[in-house]
Amino acid sequence: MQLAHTLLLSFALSSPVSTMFTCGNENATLFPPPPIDRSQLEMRRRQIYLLPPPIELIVHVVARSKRRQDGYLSDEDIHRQVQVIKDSFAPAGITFNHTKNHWFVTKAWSFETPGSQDWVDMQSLLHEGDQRTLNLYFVPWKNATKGGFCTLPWSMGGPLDGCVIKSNTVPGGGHSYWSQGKAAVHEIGHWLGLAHTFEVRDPENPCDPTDPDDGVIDTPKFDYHHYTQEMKGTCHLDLNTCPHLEGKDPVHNYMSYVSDECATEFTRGQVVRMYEMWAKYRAILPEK
Ligand SMILES: *[C@@H]1O[C@H](CO)[C@@H](O)[C@H](O)[C@H]1NC(C)=O
Ligand SMILES: *[C@@H]1O[C@H](CO)[C@@H](O)[C@H](O)[C@H]1NC(C)=O
Ligand SMILES: *[C@@H]1O[C@H](CO)[C@@H](O)[C@H](O)[C@H]1NC(C)=O
Ligand SMILES: [Ca+2]
Ligand SMILES: [Ca+2]
Ligand SMILES: [Zn+2]
Repeated sequence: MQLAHTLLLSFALSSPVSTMFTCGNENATLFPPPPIDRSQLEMRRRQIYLLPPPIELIVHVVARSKRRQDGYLSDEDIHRQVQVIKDSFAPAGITFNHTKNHWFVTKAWSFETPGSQDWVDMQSLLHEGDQRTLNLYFVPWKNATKGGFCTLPWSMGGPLDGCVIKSNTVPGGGHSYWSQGKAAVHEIGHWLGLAHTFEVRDPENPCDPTDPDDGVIDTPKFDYHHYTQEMKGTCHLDLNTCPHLEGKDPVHNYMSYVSDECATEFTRGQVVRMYEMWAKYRAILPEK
């Protein structure tokens, strides 16, 4: 793959290939930041950003029964979760218009491998709106290592567009380190076009200064190989795993894999990227 790298932004000259992002903790799915065209750059230079309008938010609760342990969430649970989402994106100027909660109780779907027929059936049945509508599905996903997954703005799949989040990551949901509802914030970051802060092309060389990583200049590179299973769930305040590159590891970033207590920020560069991605991929209907 041929890459052009600038201080401002990275351009992937090949087409993005990934269609779905899975947030398990070990193997982050690698994907190239999408190409940003010249007019987009021009817009950025002139500081004409299209601030996304209030994003219509629809919450679907898919549970196996009306019991909490089967994924059922109450009005109040949803309210608290949505408040965390609103509070987390407010400093970025991104707001949400939460219009609907929808409950669907079924034992038909087992939710194992992301992308399998269960997910397709669920999303095809429940999805509402268009590419500007954020559909959040809270599901009793059994896989212990996963928090959720989301489509990316440039890989919209019609009804498959949206974010699937494990029910027990809502505030008070009992998950061991996604306990404050920030898993949803992380996933929505993907839906708005952000990659993980530790994104690299060459997993063997995470501190390569020429690697375009997440396409955001103010999220320092770090070597996620240092982040073992046991270290997840703490803030690692002093880690600087790419010591020859500027900046400490972004351990407070929503798009790093950190526990909810540690996840408190999007950087300015990430905010700009979310605006750009909105303007480029979600603001207008794709041409048929
Ligand atoms: C994890 O990623 C590595 C490197 O990309 C790959 O070789 C390996 O098969 C992956 N493991 C799993 C369980 O997907
Ligand atoms: C929220 O969405 C509803 C339904 O689409 C719409 O009527 C209302 O004007 C929206 N509110 C804002 C603040 O965008
Ligand atoms: C969880 O997901 C991983 C990766 O997709 C898979 O290897 C593992 O078998 C799953 N575990 C369960 C209990 O389904
Ligand atoms: Ca970066
Ligand atoms: Ca560093
Ligand atoms: Zn993720």
